[in-house]
Amino acid sequence: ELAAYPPRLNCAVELLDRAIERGLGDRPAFHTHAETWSYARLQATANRIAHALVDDLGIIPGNRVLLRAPNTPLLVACWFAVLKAGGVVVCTMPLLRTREIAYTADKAEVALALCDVRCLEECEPAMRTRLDGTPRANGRTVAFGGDGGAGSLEALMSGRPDTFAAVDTAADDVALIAFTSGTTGQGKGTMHFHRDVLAVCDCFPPHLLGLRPDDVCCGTPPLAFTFGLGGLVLFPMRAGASAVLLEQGSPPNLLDAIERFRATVSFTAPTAYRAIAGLLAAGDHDVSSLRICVSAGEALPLATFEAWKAATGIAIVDGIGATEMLHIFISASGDDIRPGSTGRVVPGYEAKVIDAHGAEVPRGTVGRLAVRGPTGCRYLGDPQRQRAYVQHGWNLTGDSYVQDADGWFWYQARTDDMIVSSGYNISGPEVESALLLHDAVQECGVVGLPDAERGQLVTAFVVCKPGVTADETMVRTLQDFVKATIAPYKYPRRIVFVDALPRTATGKLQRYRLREGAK
Ligand code: 3UK
Repeated sequence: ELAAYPPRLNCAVELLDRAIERGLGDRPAFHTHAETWSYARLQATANRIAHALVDDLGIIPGNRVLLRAPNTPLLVACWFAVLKAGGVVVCTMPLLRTREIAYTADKAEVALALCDVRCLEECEPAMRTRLDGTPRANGRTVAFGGDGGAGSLEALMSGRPDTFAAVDTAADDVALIAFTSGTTGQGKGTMHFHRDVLAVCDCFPPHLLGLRPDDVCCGTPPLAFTFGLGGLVLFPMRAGASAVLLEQGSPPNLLDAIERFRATVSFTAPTAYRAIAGLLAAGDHDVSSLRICVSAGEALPLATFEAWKAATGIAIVDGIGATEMLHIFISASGDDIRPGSTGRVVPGYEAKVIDAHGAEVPRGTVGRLAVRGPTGCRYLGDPQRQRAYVQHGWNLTGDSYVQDADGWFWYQARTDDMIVSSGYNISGPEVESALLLHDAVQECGVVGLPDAERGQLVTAFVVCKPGVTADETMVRTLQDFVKATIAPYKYPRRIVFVDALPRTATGKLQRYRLREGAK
């Protein structure tokens, strides 16, 4: 199925320079509301940044570079520049707070940060000081997207040649470290090789999307989320197509972009499709340019599938992917969809449903999803988690599934405690850690409770310290505190004050009892 990749390979060269060689230089690569970047402009900008990285900032092959920005063409140029310089991209969500950035920088041992001026405030302290309070050895943050003053990336780039000889990397050198939230509350870094970046372009999109050079992709996920990276950068560029980059990926903004840029392909989460279907029903809009709509991140509710079909005539392509796998490995396809099912295994991958001992269960039986293919999980510095995720060569994503007699996969639930709310994976223990930093909190447990709008609602069960008034004011105080401590989208939308938390004899919190008790 998959073409074999040569042993020496730089995915930035394959995606960007090859596009120019194929004569796409003048074609649009990225659109924003302000401007359109051609492939040639992207290449020239990436090359000048690569010179700045190597000549001024001392980046050598293997160095990890933290990137941080809303979805912009300049972020994409930085992404390619780091890879051309032989570095490793560590992209972070713009919503992350200083603690989370410091954790990421510690884990990935980054050598430098390139950061959009609009999210500099949280980045600079995280780069200066490690989580343990000691100074970071390579704590420099270089800003871009501002006035281009002294020390900015633009100043370092100016006058640089717009050609750059890309570092000759191995196909199995690490190209990017993508972070996901973990069940234990700490983000997990997952490493992906140069060839993995091409493999995801050559599996899901050609077989299930059939992208063409005149396609215009758009979507809401940040480029730090590999769902967004694939759909908005890697897939369109591999096909010579273009993508619309939105700095604020809200449903109304996505709808606006679809209309304004006559977008043909969309990538977003089920909740956004549901929200946009509502907007379409309420107003006069034209989304007739769309031909493919991809949903991922959480299970696609049948009601959302049907609302979208009724509003647009388009059957959403559901696909399950994971940061560990880089992108989608089970999905439906445009003309072959069973509503309510995630779909069938993507060509190039294998998937099966297994029991606790690793044996395949009979069709129609619930079990754990196991998948393998050209990409797979490589946790950064976490052999214990690696052994849990990859067993006998199969990746265990932590999801339970049923496979029917015809090979279609039907999603059941996550097998771990991760909360999935509005398409975001939120770790309960991470929210707990944030709450526990507040003086009023004695102990707490955070779980996801079913919610029609968001899939799950982050709900905190909180035991207050003696003397604390547990009222509505305290609810808001704790919510604001969490928003200021970690990425705001993780805050508990519901807080329930309790006298005690259910625990095992060994003192472990029993989350399932919190969830059941709330019913
Ligand atoms: C859940 C789904 C049901 C599932 C992702 C597309 O979501 C992505 O990566 P994450 O690491 O989370 C992975 C977990 O999310 N999930 C994702 N898609 C679906 N559940 N139906 C779906 N369609 O629990 C999975 O294990 O954040 C998605 C591409 C790249 C990605 N990183």
